[in-house]
Amino acid sequence: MSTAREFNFDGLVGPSHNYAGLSFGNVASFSNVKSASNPRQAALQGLAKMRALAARGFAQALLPPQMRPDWRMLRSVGFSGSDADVLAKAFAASPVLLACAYSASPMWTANAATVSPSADSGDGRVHFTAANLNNKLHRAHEQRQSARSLRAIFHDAAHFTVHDALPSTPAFGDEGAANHSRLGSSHGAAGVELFVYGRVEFDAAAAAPKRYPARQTLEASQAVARLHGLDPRRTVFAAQNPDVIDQGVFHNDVIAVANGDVLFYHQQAFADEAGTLAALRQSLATVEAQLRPVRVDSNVVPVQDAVASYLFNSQLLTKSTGAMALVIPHECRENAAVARYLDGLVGDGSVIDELIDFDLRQSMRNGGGPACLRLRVALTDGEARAMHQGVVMTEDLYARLVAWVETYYRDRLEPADLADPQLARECASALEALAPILGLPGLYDRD
Ligand code: SUG
Repeated sequence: MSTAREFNFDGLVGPSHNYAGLSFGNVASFSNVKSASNPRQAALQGLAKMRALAARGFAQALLPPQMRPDWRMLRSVGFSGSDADVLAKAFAASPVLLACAYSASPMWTANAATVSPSADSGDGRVHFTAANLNNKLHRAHEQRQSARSLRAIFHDAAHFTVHDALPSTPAFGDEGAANHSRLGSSHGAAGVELFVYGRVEFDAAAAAPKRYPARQTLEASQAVARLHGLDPRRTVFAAQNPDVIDQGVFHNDVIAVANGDVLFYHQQAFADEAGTLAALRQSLATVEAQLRPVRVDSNVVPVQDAVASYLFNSQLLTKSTGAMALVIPHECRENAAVARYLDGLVGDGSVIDELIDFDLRQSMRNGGGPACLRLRVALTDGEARAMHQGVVMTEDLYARLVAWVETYYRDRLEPADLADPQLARECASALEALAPILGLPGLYDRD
């Protein structure tokens, strides 16, 4: 067993962050449709979280934003001519398609990929599979740049393998790490990988939500586990409770989060709670670990409050003391049931002995909390040295990125602004200036 640390790769919010109501089934995205956004504030809020966690000694890095608008996508659906023509035609014919091409949704890096550390994979490398996100048009075109960015950062083939996304078809709906967790005694020891799915394509009798879409299929989760060479004895597939998907739990990380041997979850998270816990216990026994469940009952925090506050879209981080901190959004303090629950949670001797809260309102208004904003990558010391260092958060990088955001980002974006050719030029200039800051020339290809 080697020592390893969990790096959190947060998404750096892109300059076109806006509220377009593109995510049917995501309550916040739908509720804030067409309101004005503040991309500058969104990026600064995300950077403040990264900086604070890095300053606390947690391993923190970032994934860069993607080029927007996605000209390839706009041209592929028939908008032609100069860039200005493409924008004008798309805005006239279908503002929603233009919004899809402009979405800053890659900021939610929990959806960028599924990651298996080298302690779990078949060949001793860290494996990544870019997520196809094929349930939503505005996210289905992220996978190309996600794989490209991951390959730029994790370029050393001796340590890392980045797989392309699964076939982009409903049978393989894949939302990445938002439906994936890892449990075990430590980040460096073999662990148990938990895949949570919302529906089964090839089993008509399997339960599925009725109102909102299930974005992750069992078939996709199984394919990722195969690609990563996971040991079936240490892999658990669990069905998400379809009733909670219908209440706005569009990813499992909106209702459960795991770290180490702790599973922090809502009573209604899984279709079969007892079966899921039993499978995890059995699997953890093969690595001599024991599950520590922290269950939140429905009568203490109803599902609605969990969705409104994003209590479970929190980060559970192991501190140097061995105890865990829960990183929560401010909204958890403002929800009476959740605030009461949290007051009682962090007592003496509790598994979770600290709450760290952040103002992430710009992201939260699109349904993205602390856990959506980060991709977990457990790395040994050797692997951490082998990855590209320019994305690791330091005080110096933080200062440079704040100056960069203040130079390039608008503080207000409304839906009609997406038709402004000047915005497209600003986005391109911003990302061109970013690549050298991160030391990643060639990060973007224009189209
Ligand atoms: O896919 N919202 C994202 C939020 C992703 C949250 N991620 C995790 N739970 N891990 C989504 O629904 C809204 C975009 C808009 O409406 O403009 C959006 O894409």
